[in-house]
Amino acid sequence: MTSRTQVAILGAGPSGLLLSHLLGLAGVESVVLELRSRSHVMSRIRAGVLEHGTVELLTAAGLGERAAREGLGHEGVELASSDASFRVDFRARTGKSVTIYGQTELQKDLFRARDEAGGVVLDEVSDVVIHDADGSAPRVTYTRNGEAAVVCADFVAGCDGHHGVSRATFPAALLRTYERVYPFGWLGVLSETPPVSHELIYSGHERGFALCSMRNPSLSRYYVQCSLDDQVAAWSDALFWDELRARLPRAAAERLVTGPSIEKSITPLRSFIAEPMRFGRLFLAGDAAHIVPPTGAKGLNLAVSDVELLARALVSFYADDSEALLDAYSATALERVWKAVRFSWWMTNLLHRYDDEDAFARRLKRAELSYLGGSLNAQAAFAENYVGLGR
Ligand code: RFL
Ligand code: PHB
Repeated sequence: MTSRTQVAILGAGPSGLLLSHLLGLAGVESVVLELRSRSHVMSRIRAGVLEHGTVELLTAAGLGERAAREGLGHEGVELASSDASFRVDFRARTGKSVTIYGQTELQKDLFRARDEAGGVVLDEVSDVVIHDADGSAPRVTYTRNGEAAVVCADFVAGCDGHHGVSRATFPAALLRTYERVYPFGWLGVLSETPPVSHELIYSGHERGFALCSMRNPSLSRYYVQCSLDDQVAAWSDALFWDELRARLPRAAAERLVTGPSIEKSITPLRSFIAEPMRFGRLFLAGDAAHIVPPTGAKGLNLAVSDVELLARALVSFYADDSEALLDAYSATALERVWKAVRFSWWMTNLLHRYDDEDAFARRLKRAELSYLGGSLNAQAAFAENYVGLGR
């Protein structure tokens, strides 16, 4: 089967679906091809924090209604160490806030919006191959329900995550990659218990990092730094709760309500950036181009800001017959990406325990946290990065 569209989009994660939605609002046609089943994509438990600008974009695109109703507005976070804890007030330092709204919920909103608009989202496709990305008529071949098919397009958007085929389609000589693999992972637990605090707590304890987050007033999301060799099965719920409690400030540890975990998984941490984000008529967005450790809660937000730029550039191509924004896309997106890479790398280093670090390095981190706790200027810098740098 052969079909034709203006933009072929690979991946129905937040990047791909949001791009399809934004293009649709401007009358640009797209087809989304997704490897996994829709129910699999909708049940993946991932990010939880939407930056101020992400919420603004979703709202402007008509996607923010449920996030505004069910999301939790957070005006600050607590940062803790083994011996002290303080709050960074986002509202006071930046005039902005963030919204806690699970990526799973955003995925549901995006699928619903595509369905309502009659958008084409084909799931469970396989053998996806991009052809002639550097020519004027790219096409994507794939298999669905045992049948070979091809979609011809003006452009291909590679929104297929870190393991997708889009980045691999770039000639090796064009691509430059940068990587930092951190020597630890995060063990995450979801539990039907009330969150320990009304705001997030990031703890840089000497036993290792811990994070208290949430999805709603009766659903908590907690993480502890773990070894990359750890097996999920070796972490019983009791072990997890004990370790979390040991890494929290005393008041929070005493308040912590525990219960059975309903999801438990280990995520390795890394920073990865591929440059450029364009090869001919193939454009990368989101995790297909870059990965950040979750410490700064930037992954999903970067995906959204890439897509905002890419949608604007593609719309301008069709509306104004101009390639200027397409030509600027990679450099403009990377400018923002690197700032988020820096922030999440910095926050990861500051709050995690490295087994090979010496006493000097540990004392420096304590001093840096203490400086942050005592300086409203330093807190303003932290807050403006956390709520999201302006677009
Ligand atoms: P996604 O969400 O990975 O979506 C890519 C989609 O492409 C599909 N795909 C293909 N489709 C067609 N053809 C192919 N050949 C394909 N190959 C793959 C995949 O099935 C998938 O559906 O990327 P996108 O849209 O760019 O969105 C990015 C965000 O999902 C990501 O940045 C965040 O979730 C990162 N992330 C986290 N970010 C945070 O801010 N806080 C977190 O707590 C957090 N936890 C996480 C995370 C990412 C994780 N992954 C990817 C391992 C936890 C995990 C486990
Ligand atoms: C989450 O709620 O899953 C979450 C929150 C903040 C982070 C990372 C993950 O920095």
